[in-house]
Amino acid sequence: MSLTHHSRGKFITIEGTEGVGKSTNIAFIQEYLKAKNIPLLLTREPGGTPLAEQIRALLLENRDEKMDEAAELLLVFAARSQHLQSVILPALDKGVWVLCDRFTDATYAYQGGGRGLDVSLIENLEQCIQGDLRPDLTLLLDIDVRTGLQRASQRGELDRFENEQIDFFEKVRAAYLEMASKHVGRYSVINAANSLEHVQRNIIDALEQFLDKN
Ligand code: Z5A
Repeated sequence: MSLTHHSRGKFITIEGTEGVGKSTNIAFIQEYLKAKNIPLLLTREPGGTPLAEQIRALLLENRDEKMDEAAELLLVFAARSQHLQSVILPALDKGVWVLCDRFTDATYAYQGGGRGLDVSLIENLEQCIQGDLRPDLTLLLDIDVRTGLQRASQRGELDRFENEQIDFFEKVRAAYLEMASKHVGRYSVINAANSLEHVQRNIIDALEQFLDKN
């Protein structure tokens, strides 16, 4: 009997407020890790499976009926559970690295910080749906809210979150920065107000440091 042994893949997430440049930089990170011959799966939240993408559409579409905040939270975790069980965990188990555009830190930031939901409620759902799984590395692209919104506004129609007021995004940003200061070992905070070249140099530094440790 032959047993192929491989180590578990690493789980990297990328976070930030609107227009911070996640999409732009994810493509860059993907190329960088590919050049290192690291098997990589690129995915996003909410979404990443057909069912979870349908939940994403429910979450993002503008509607007349106000979405209840707890309903929003449960939809986010419903999508996450589906995504974890059918995509993320199987990939990590096979030794594939996963690069995810947003994850549970976005729930702490948007539903906790932005909507003001009780953090212990989020912690309980996190434990229940994820068990001990947490990202190995989180890249937080940080920018002042107005600059981010200006960048995002160049992209056309605004979704249900993007239509929020500036105060909402200030709270989201503050929640992200608070998490970064609580989880120093896992977080790398990158100043996304800098030029793209500068941002990408900082991303490479963070990835090099992570690769050295792993
Ligand atoms: N959400 C939630 O509430 N709870 C949760 O648990 C999760 C999510 C997981 C969808 O996420 C929404 O779901 C999100 C929170 C909520 N809220 N919203 N909106 P999303 O990630 O799909 O949505 P997004 O934040 O709008 O991401 P995005 O569309 O991918 O934007 P981005 O990646 O941050 O920006 P970008 O498109 O890469 O860049 C914006 C523009 O800036 C673009 O023209 C770039 O060329 C330019 N750019 C980028 N970097 C630079 C630099 N350095 N200099 C100058 N210009 C730049």
